Amino acid sequence: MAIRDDVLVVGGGLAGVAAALAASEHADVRLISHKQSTLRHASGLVDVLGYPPEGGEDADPIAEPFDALADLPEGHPYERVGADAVREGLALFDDAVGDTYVGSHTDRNALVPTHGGTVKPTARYPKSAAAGLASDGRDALLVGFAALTDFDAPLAADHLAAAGVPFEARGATVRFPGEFRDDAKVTRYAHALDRNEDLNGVPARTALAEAVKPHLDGEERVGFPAVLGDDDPCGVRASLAEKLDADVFEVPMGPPSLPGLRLEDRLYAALAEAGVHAETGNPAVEVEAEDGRIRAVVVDRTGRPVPYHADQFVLATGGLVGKGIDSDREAVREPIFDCHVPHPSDRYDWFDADAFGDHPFARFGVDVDSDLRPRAADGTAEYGNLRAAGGVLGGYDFAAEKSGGGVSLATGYAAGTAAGRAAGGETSDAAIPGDTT
Ligand SMILES: Cc1cc2nc3c(=O)[nH]c(=O)nc-3n(C[C@H](O)[C@H](O)[C@@H](O)COP(=O)(O)OP(=O)(O)OC[C@H]3O[C@@H](n4cnc5c(N)ncnc54)[C@H](O)[C@@H]3O)c2cc1C
Repeated sequence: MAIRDDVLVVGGGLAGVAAALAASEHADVRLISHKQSTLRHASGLVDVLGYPPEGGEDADPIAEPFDALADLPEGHPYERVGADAVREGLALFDDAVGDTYVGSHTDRNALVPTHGGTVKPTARYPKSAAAGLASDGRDALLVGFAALTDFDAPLAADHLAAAGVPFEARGATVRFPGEFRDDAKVTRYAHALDRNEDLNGVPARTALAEAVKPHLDGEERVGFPAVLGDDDPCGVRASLAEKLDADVFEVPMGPPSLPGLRLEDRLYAALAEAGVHAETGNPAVEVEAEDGRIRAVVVDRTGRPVPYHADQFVLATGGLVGKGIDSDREAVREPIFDCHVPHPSDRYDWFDADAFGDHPFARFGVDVDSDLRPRAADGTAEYGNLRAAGGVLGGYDFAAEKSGGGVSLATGYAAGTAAGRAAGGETSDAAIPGDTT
């Protein structure tokens, strides 16, 4: 049976999910993704704009990201979609995640301590990180686990002190109670706490609290690596808080990230609730096109090419990390639709001489018009019914600016809304969200 939908979103990360949710307000939507997205590697924080594009983390952090949007250079994804789309994208996120996230009450960036002891300006953070904010004046004890070497709590506490946080931070390393393999996954710790497993005769939450108590010295809050429960994180935090007589928070960790996994679960539940058909496991490999419009995306289903037809398409395959943008020694390309990716012809101009410098490759991606349609080298739209969103876009460096999540939500919202409206017959192919002319 032929596969045919109003809108086909290619890519299952934050941008693809936002596009699919936005489009589902207007049309029938299918989302396809090859592999897992960067959600499970990312910290679970949603950054809108933490630092100015010129200057990166050497510059002062941005306190009010919406005030800074007007200063972004032409071609930046936020410049393309405008501040309203950023707000709408965040509102869509807030609806999807419900009370599991915090930050929607203010336009200001929150300052969240990271596992390295830096302080990150971010727009949305999991509820589990809320008691740890660096703007909170209460003294904090950071607790690391000997087997989880990614989080060196005493070192992180020293870094926070050096960063000038307005409270005293101390760090302690404890052995997680019970017998766990040294290379146990973060989900193993989380499930032990979820189920309050019996660890050598003592329930896990009690055993962990008893291991931490001797290190407490009157601190009113205690931060743990982000392993405090997968199914019942609120319950785990509440039990520990009661036993320690202190607020408990998680410090976002690097990959694999439990807050990222929890966020992915929540977003895919929202897709199901919105009636989006989501499929994972097979790559889109090429397209069928005619007269400047895509007719179908061809998916490789274990060696069998299967066309996925739709009226409108959204490209949300991520950037260089996830191979939404690919490169070899000769060129940089977008592999499915073969969209133009502007880049210097001389490969030596892709990099800065300084390893920690401002590398042009970090901004490589497809160039889009204000309707988010990828543009060919001559500036015209590649296809009338294709839009792009998220990490596949060029013109910004998400890592230096701390803007990855926000760009994905804003452009995903804008691309999905435009695609849904066009497929639903509300607008023509080229109309931008909000423009009904
Ligand atoms: C280690 C790490 C940490 C990060 N931390 C943060 C953070 O703390 N805060 C923040 O805001 N941002 C963070 N980011 C950035 C953020 O994760 C990205 O900017 C993200 O929002 C991009 O989402 P995306 O949906 O565009 O792409 P991705 O998340 O890369 O998803 C792309 C999707 O497309 C699919 N795909 C690719 N090719 C094909 C194909 N041929 N066929 C079908 N599907 C395909 C992939 O399988 C995947 O599902 C981090 C990124 C990384 C790598």
